Amino acid sequence: MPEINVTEHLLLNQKRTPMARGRLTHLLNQLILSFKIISREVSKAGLVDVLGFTGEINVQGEEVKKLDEFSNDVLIHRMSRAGVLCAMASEENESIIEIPKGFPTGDYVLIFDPLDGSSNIEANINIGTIFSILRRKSSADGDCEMSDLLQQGVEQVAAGYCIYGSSTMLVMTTGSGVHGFTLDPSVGEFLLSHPDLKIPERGKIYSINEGYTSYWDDATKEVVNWFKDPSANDLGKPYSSRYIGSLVADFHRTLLYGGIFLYPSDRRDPKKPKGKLRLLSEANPLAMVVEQSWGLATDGADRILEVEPSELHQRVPLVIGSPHEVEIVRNIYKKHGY
Ligand code: P6P
Repeated sequence: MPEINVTEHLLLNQKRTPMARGRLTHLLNQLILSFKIISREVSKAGLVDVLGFTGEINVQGEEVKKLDEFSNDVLIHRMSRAGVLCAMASEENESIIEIPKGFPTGDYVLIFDPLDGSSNIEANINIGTIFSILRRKSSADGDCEMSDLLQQGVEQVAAGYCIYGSSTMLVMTTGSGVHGFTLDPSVGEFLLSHPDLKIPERGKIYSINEGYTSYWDDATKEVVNWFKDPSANDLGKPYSSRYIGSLVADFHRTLLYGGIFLYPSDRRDPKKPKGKLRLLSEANPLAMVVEQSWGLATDGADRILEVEPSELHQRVPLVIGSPHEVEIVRNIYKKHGY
């Protein structure tokens, strides 16, 4: 008997919220359609001249690949017409994305990274779209304000990611657990393949870019040594090291297998003292997913979902995964005065 599809799952979910008017369900369904369109282009990236650079430079100073731009355009175009948003923000756009005049608006705010890990496209490595949904706080009769986007992660009403790889999979939460849906391209439906995902309480894998060791502080060096040194850790053997360099892929493996992913602050780039990952479009949505699957997410010491945002593209160190390993890391950072 085929599993239910994501649309049926969202309707069942909506019925559990008596006051729900179906707007969040509609928002998510429009997002899901965008993921199907992006997945189609990603799957043929090797065949069509979608690879290569547009020559543009995004707000992060990175060269924009065509699939990045395409994914960003698909999401902005479709979500502008969803009729339930008052504003959006994208990792690819420097400022707030307003809903064009004349388009119907609503009470939700959408923040996304349209195609994270895009530097891996040519190598056929998994990449993904990460999304975060908030409810506006400003009064409904005025324009959306920056404060509607700069909300703590605890305010998110839904979050998740779509990973494009050997199969396309949507992993998301609306606050009642985490569920995974695998796209069946033959019928164009996301089918419930991983109901009620829970991260293992502890794992055997740590994931960090050790190429930056010389830029880390002593706390981070002690953390990584704990995973590598069987006399220091409580596993009795070294943890395995896995690092893909695509956040969605590294996180997805951590969610399914357990263990920990870390992108700490480092001294590599004085302009990015808090590391490379963005709070609003990467850390917050993945932190909501991991907490809903009984995992933890910190900036090393403190809960990601309680970090107070001050700017749209604010970066934050990220330590995320199984509770056992995240707590070990938190204790080491606390010992160093974090
Ligand atoms: P580094 C991809 O560019 C990305 O934003 C994330 O997907 C990934 O986790 C990170 O950067 C990898 O960064 O510095 O290890 O190459």
